[in-house]
Amino acid sequence: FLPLDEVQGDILIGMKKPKQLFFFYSIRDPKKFKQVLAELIYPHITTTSQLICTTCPQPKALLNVAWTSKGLNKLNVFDNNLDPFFNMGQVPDANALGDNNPPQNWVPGLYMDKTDGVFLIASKDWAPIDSLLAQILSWLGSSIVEVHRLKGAHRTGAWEGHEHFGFLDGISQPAVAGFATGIFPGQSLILPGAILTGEIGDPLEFSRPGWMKWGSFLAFRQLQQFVPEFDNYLLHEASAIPDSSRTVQERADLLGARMIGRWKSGTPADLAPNFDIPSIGPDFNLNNNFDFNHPAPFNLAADQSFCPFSAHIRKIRPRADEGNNNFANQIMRAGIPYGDDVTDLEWENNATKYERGLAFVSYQSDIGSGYRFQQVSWANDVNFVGGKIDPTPGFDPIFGQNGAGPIFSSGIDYTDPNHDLTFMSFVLSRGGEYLYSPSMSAILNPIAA
Ligand code: N7H
Repeated sequence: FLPLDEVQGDILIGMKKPKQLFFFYSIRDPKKFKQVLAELIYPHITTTSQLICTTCPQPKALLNVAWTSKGLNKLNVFDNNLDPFFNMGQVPDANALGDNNPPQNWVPGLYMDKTDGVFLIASKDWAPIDSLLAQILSWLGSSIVEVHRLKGAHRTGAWEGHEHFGFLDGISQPAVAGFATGIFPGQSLILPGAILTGEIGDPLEFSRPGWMKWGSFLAFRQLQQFVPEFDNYLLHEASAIPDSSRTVQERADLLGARMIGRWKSGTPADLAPNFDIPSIGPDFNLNNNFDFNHPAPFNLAADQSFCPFSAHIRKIRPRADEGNNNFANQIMRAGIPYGDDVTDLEWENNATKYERGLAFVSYQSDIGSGYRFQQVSWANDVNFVGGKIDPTPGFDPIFGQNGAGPIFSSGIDYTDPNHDLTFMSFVLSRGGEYLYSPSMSAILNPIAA
């Protein structure tokens, strides 16, 4: 069993509060920073054992902390953590990730590449977040300076739990051995070392510095979503599809479900290929119980009638396409939407005026095998997954990236899977950071020592 009082709360189960602030900062005075961290900030950091304890009083605002490689160096921690992408940082990696024109499209705070650390503060409301942040800033004074902040918030009302394109999120996460109390049908079971450094299953378990046990690398991405443009594109494509059995809106909904691999309700296309069965979406005994394969004469290499090869959830978790045995490239997601819902004016103009999107967070024991692998080797690789009748399934239609160029995805058009759809991505990277979220003991020593 894992020592859950050592693991920060966001890593294995997520802080899961309706509001969350990401506060990125640069350190000016490492000595003062260390002292304030150990004496005043540390007692506010929320652990996994605190979050899962049903009888413990929960703090009004939850706090987690993480640092970049530069930040750790400033705090005098130079041990070889063995993660080359973390050490390089995300700005120099942006082109390889396929980002579209980083100098212009990244938010300046992230592109300046000055981040040393981040405070993740979550709560039911903004007031406890604002007051904890004010307290932390008053303790730290001029020892840090703000670099960037992003306010994430769950959508509300009928869209509670759905991301900005309208799809139910937070359905599929791996179960971590030693932590999960059960496993749902179709959920993958992974070793703790896929997420936690220095744990069983981390390929570098015995090579990392001892203090890295029970921490995790955090990949952050500010991903802007062009929602009216996405919906308008689906309607436009739908109107050209020869299918008199469906209205144009029904055709557009089906195209959207095929892009994600799930309907907006969360129901997998693989279980409901033609019409939504909304009762499946929220049911954890059913909503992952598929693997893209079907009984003979179904041909896994040729048949996209249930789910296209390029669908988002198929590109980033290929299930039977990789023999149901990929345990090395999985991540724990802990993102939250940011920005307000689309306004009437934006719907009328089919154009985004106010930024909204996903504050994407993933945890993994190795950035190159986790977030970065899914982005570069799966979502952006038009040949993945291989061995299909169509050798180029195309980009992940949701976050596949091709620099400033358009992307294409095949199989989405259910009347003609060979008809590739080509479009400018509806998700734009506004930048990100690679950080490390250490264990509670490591925060005290070596980081604050
Ligand atoms: Fe994705 N979306 O709303 O369309 N994602 N994602 N994602 N995603 C998933 O299963 C979305 C992004 C994964 O186990 C669902 O919880 C959007 C990045 C993984 O079957 C939906 C963006 C990366 C899974 C979305 C975005 C991933 C997953 C279904 C960007 C990693 C689980 C709900 C704005 C590099 C797959 C669910 C599995 C599911 C959406 C980004 C990864 C609806 C809008 C950058 C591993």
